[in-house]
Amino acid sequence: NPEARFKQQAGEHAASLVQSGMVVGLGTGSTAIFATRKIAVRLQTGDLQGIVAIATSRATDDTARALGIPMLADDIPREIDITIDGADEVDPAMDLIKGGGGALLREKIVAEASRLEVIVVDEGKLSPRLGTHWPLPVEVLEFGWRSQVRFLESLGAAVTPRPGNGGLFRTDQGNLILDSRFGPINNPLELAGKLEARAGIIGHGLFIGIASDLVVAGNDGIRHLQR
Ligand code: DER
Repeated sequence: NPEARFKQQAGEHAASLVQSGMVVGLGTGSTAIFATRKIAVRLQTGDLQGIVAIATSRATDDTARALGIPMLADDIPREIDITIDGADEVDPAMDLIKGGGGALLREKIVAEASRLEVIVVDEGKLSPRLGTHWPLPVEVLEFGWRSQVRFLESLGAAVTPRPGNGGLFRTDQGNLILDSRFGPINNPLELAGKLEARAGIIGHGLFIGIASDLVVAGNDGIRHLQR
């Protein structure tokens, strides 16, 4: 389908930005996986040498190891040169909603430790304002999670605890995700501040001022935009 083709084009274009010797952050989701696969191929053909990677989720770590990509220890002992990751929604300021895949906390940790954060999307992810199309994923400690539901509702969201096999979805950290539908968010920075001030909220999917590059693939080809 066209969307998968665009995801592949965006992911593989971003993989071409990786240079030998780099420390590479590997994103999570169906677009970033194309970058990970392309990096593995480049290593196999010798086009790319001497890289080491850090994954943004256990799932990505498993896939990368299976593809033979050398992996860095989880404490991120070296600066990350480039991270390639997806997004659920991108606004004109290149700010993002992420977390559709549930990896938002490790994704943000890796992103904030990266010199370049390259976001890869199909054109369907572009949005005039964050929240227009996607709920905002909020990662919360299980302890007191229903009080977080009430808190998010008090901020104007319709809140759905994300379901998982056999009950509620668990992140790699064992926390829960509250998908919070705010609708178009007028001031993402202000909302992010309110979320970060709340005890028990461990992470959220607003990535503001974090992406350095955006690779968008669509009907009119591939565009690489820089912040
Ligand atoms: O969880 C995330 O933030 C992922 O990057 C993600 O939601 C993007 O997903 P997709 O590339 O599978 O659409």
